[in-house]
Amino acid sequence: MLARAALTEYRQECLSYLARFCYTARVCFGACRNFWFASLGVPVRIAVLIPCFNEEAAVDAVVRSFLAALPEATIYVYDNNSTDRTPEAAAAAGAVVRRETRRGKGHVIQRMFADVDADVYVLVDGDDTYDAASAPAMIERLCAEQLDLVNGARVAASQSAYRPVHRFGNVLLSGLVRCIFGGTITDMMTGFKVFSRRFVKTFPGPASGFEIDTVLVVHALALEMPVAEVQAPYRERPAGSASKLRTVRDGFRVLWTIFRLMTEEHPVYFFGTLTILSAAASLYFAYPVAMDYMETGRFVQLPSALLAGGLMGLSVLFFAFGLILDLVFLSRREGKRLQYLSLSPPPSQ
Ligand SMILES: Nc1nc2c(ncn2[C@@H]2O[C@H](COP(=O)(O)OP(=O)(O)OP(=O)(O)O)[C@@H](O)[C@H]2O)c(=O)[nH]1
Ligand SMILES: [Mg+2]
Repeated sequence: MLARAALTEYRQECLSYLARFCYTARVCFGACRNFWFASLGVPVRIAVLIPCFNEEAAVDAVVRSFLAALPEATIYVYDNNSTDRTPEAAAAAGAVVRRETRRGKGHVIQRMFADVDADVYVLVDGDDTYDAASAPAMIERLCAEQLDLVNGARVAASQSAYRPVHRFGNVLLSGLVRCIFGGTITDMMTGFKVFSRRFVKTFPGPASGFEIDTVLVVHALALEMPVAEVQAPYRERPAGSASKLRTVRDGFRVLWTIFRLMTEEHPVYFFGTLTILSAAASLYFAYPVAMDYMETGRFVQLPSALLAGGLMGLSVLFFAFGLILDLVFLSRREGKRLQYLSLSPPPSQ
């Protein structure tokens, strides 16, 4: 019996050593690979990812401009059952065209991140509103400073390029994200972002539509990844192409996503607020009951007393929920962080 227990313990110890060895070997391999690439001048593998839905009028110019700015890159256009000739136009311009059947920018980005293997990823809209010439400097910054995200904050090239409603909504939502999750990102909703491989391969991506931009930024902030923001010119869509964004509906979806992410990443904020609110309501109802009791020595307002007691119980419950969920999400975040640390940083060019 004793011998079997000792054997089990010995086996577990061996397995734990093996796991630690594999982890160290993986990290060393990544570092050696980067060093080797740099010393041999092996080019960094760059993938330009373009989600497209009915962008026939613009996709040709986007693909050609990115091929000119980044001749070594592979351009991927992911189409979502476009009803126009987007796939044909993209293929003719030199892109690798792939298809995702689930509609929505979020679904497409999840699919791109899963399928494409590269060292650096450039994500850009297929509507020809971003300047491909900014991409090399963004990639250089990512590699030189070993960042995980370089965010291309939009600077409107003309008055009509950046609609005032969108600008206002973006300022509001980006500010909210900075307040809750920290960081200094000022343009969360930009469609021009450069990512490291370790960002892409640790992104769980629970989003289907335009709220994906929020989830991307919060992923970087929650895992405390090094991030930078640069300014990128932003111009009008070409004639004949139309926006897919439904301002009010998508704005509320982003707001809901921020709320959901807050309850996931910082449950104490949410449940702490509920604890304080229900405790305050309980005291509000308890005060007259206590006053009556002190004057008459009896509980005159029984319903108020019951309500106050119930609300105080609820507040204790919310407090306990907050603490438990905080512990659960802390260990989940640690798991994600370890996964992130097991991948090597962007190769220095
Ligand atoms: N594959 C795919 N791409 C999409 C879908 N919805 C939007 N896109 C693409 O996502 C990019 C951004 O969409 P836009 O309509 O330009 O949205 P936006 O840039 O936030 O809004 P605007 O300021 O109006 O341009 C474009 O390249 C779209 O073609 C979709 O359902 N599937
Ligand atoms: Mg756009």
